[in-house]
Amino acid sequence: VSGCNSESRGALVVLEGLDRSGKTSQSSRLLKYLEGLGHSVELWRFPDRSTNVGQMISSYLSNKSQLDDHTIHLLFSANRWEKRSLMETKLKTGTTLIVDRYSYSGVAFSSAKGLGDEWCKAPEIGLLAPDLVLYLDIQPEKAAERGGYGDEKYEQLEFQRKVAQCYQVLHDASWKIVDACQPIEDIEKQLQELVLECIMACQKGKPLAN
Ligand code: DGP
Ligand code: NA
Ligand code: NA
Repeated sequence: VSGCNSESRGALVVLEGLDRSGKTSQSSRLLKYLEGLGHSVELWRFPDRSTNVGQMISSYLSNKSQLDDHTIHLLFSANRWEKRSLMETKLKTGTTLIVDRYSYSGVAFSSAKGLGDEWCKAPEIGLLAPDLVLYLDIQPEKAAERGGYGDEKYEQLEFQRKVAQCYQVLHDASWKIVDACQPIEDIEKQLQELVLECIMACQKGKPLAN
């Protein structure tokens, strides 16, 4: 049972941050690192564009379809809900999940449009709670400088500024804020330490929560 005893559960580790904060490359580095140590680990990301709901989201993000702000909010949430039971099974059978974006993106991006916080949080209630949230902290201006944004809907400086403000009020005890402007290897080392600590706590019996 690669690297961990069969009774212990995996950890739910989430990476959050603005677009171009480095989440995607740091997630892959974490995956390789943990695999190298013999852990059972998978890399997930939301939105998961491979499902039917995910394809509607993808079409919205690439401006091929238009949806009311509430409607797209609920689709993003539904996209997490449709993976919930698989997520629970993986964690309970000892697989650690590194997840690129989760409910905090859901709330930050929609409240940045002006939807109420409480309304935004409601559909996330009952999803599994992350054991650790790694927030890659970067100023929107710095993120925008990183080779510019792509063509997707939210990749605009003015909007990312609002998202950054919305993220600021979301952090809770599970968050670790990491300066995303450090050299990439320094960030990598910090994330490795935080994740190992978290995995150990889960192996020692930290309960999985909603
Ligand atoms: P990504 O595949 O990580 O680049 O995400 C695509 C875009 O969608 C990105 O701008 C962040 C945004 N996003 C991710 N999750 C959610 C969510 O749950 N709700 C909203 N409104 N936007 C999200
Ligand atoms: Na993006
Ligand atoms: Na990303």
